[in-house]
Amino acid sequence: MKLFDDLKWRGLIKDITSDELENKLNEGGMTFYIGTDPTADSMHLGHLSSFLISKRLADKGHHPILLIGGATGRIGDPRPTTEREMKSVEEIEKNIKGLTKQAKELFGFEVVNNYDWSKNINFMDFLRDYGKYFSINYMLDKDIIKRRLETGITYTEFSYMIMQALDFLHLFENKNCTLQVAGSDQWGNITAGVDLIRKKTGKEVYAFTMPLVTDTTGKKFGKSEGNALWLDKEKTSSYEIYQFLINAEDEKVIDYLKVFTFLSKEEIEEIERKHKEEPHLRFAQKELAKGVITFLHGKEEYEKAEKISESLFKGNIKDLDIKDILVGFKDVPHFERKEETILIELLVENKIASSKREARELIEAGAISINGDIIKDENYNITKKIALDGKIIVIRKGKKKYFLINFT
Ligand code: 629
Repeated sequence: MKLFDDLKWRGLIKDITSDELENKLNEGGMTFYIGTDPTADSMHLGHLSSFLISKRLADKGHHPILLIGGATGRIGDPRPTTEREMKSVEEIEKNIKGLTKQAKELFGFEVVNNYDWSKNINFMDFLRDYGKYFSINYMLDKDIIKRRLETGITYTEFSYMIMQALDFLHLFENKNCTLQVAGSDQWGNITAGVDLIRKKTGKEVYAFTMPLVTDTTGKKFGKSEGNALWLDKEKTSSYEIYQFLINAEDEKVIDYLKVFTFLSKEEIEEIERKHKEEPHLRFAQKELAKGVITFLHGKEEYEKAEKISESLFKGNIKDLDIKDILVGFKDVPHFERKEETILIELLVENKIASSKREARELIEAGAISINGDIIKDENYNITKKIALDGKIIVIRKGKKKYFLINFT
C-alpha cells in the first residue's frame, strides 16, 4: 500500500497543507521534522502516536529530524486554557538531556535542539527578520490565541508561534526540510512556519497533522487516573503500560492498533476478526500491548508484563520473582512492619479485616492467602522466615484484594 493511503487508512491525516503532498509522500525523499518541547525528561504515551509517524515516513524513504525545543521550551507553547509556569533553565536542560537520549534510543534518528540556532538571535533581529512577517491580525486569528484572549496571554507565549515558525525556516534553509508533522493541536504553529517560509523565500513547504487520539468519551487517550504513562520504563513500568492498554475499550482498540503499531492492514483486520468472535479474551488489546511495549522496551519486557498480569489475575504469585511482585503490586496498600505477629492480629491491625470476628470468618472461609498459599490457621506466624526475600509478604483477601507487608 502507498504511504499516503496507509496514513489515511490508519487515520493519521487530519489537516494537510496541499493535495500535492500526497504524491510527494508517496515518492519519498523529503526531509521532515517533528518537535517536542522539554516539559519533562521523558515523552509519554500522548507523544508516541505522533512520533511513530516519523518511523512510518522514514521506512518509506523520507529523512527524519527530531527536534527538542530547548528555545521554545524556555518560552512555553500556549495552551487553550492557561499560561504555563515558566520552567527554570536547569530543569529545561535536564529535560533536554532525557528527551534527546530517549529519542535516539527509540528512533535512532538525527536529533536537533532549536536553542542551538535561536540563542544567537538578538531581540532587534528577531523583530526585524521574523516579527516583520507576522501581522497582529494573523496571529490573533490562530484558534488557541483566540481562546486565550479571554483568560489572558503574555507577550512571551503570544510570540511562541514565531519561534516555531523560524525553526521550520532554519531547517528549510539549512537541511532542505520541506515537511513538518505533528498532532492536530500544532496546526497553528506549523502553518505559521509554512507562511513565513513562503513570505521570506517564495518557496512552498508542506505539513500534515494527525487527529488527537481519544477514548469513546472524547478524552485524550494516554493517561491513567490523570497520570501520564511515561515512555521511560524507570518512570512507568512495562506492566503499568500493559495494564493500561489491556483495558482499552473494544470500540477503540482497532483504531489504537492502527496508530500505535506497525502491524499491516491485513494483520489488523485479522486481529479484528478474531477479537469480534470472542471479545472477552481481549485478544486485540493484548496485541496492542505487545506492539507498543515491544517497540518501547523489547520483547522480554512485554513477556514479563504479560506474565505478571496473568499471575496476578490467576492469583498465583509463586512464579513471580520479587522484582516482578513489587512492580505488579506497586499500587496495592503497602504496610511496613518491624515486629512479628500472628495472622489474625495482622488482619485487624492493618484493617484488612474490620474486626477479629470478620478476620476469623475470612480465615475459616479460606479467603486469606499468604504468598499464594491459603492459610486457615488464625495463629499462623507472620515472621521474616515466611517473607519472600525475608522482606515481602503478599496477602490476598478474597478474589481480587491484595496487600503487601514489607518487613523492615
Ligand atoms: C518547536 C517546538 C518546533 C516544533 C515543535 C515544537 C513542539 C510543539 C509542541 N509539541 C507538543 C509537546 O512538545 O508543543 N510546539 O508536547 C506535542 N508534540 C507531539 C505532537 C503533539 C504535541 O511533542 O505533535 O500533538 C502531541 O501528540 O502536542 O519547531
